[in-house]
Amino acid sequence: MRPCLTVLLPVYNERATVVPLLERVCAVPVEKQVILVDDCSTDGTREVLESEVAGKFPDVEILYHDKNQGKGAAIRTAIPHARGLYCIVQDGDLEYDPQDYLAILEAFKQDGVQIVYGSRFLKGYPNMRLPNRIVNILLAWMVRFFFGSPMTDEATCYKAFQTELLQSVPLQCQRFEFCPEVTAKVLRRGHRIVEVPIRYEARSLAEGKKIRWTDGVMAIWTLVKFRFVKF
Ligand SMILES: Nc1nc2c(ncn2[C@@H]2O[C@H](COP(=O)(O)OP(=O)(O)OP(=O)(O)O)[C@@H](O)[C@H]2O)c(=O)[nH]1
Ligand SMILES: [Mg+2]
Repeated sequence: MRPCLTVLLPVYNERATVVPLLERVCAVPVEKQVILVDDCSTDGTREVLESEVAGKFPDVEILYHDKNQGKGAAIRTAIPHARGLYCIVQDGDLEYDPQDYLAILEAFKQDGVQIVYGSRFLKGYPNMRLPNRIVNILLAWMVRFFFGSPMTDEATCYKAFQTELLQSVPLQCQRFEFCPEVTAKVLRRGHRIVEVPIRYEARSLAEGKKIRWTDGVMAIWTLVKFRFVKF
């Protein structure tokens, strides 16, 4: 039978969090498939996957990149393998709470809803570094301004799609441009994005956060580019 949800899980150097994260993901009471893509980690994540994950988590399929390519490339590797009715992106850290999948899946029950984003900012602002907060506010504003779509959190990791819809979007992203690229492309096609509130606990750079200010600039440029170019 088709699982309800496919979790697309890009992982790069997340040795400390990948197992606790998988335990949290697998504890969510929903039929699911998890596609974990290890992007040629160099910190021992691969060894952890081989010894503590492979064969021990029945819902988890592991794919390996033999060269580091970036979060967007890892998501693109996973997408064609998705069998669930819906797909959601899940980071390999513990910043988001997989129990929020339930609220996101609930939102798909409304008529005509095909895309649901979990918003960290619908119910106030969680603890987050000021530069990250400013870039997040700017990206959401840009989506409203350029695409006329109400949005509070464009850069959220929790983006969920009807699987066939996501599989039909031609993506080119390598790194963190997945978020602005997919958002711009579905809005250009006239799809609606529904947001629901989710929890968020930011980690610091010292704790392994990999996104940099240059990725914020890239995200802004990607939104502008896909507002205007043909694809
Ligand atoms: N596959 C792959 N994943 C990566 C790479 N760099 C980061 N990631 C993963 O992308 C996820 C997000 O990275 P973070 O550093 O936490 O950044 P973030 O600010 O939470 O990123 P977003 O949620 O995408 O806005 C984590 O699961 C990382 O393991 C990479 O080079 N390749
Ligand atoms: Mg993260």
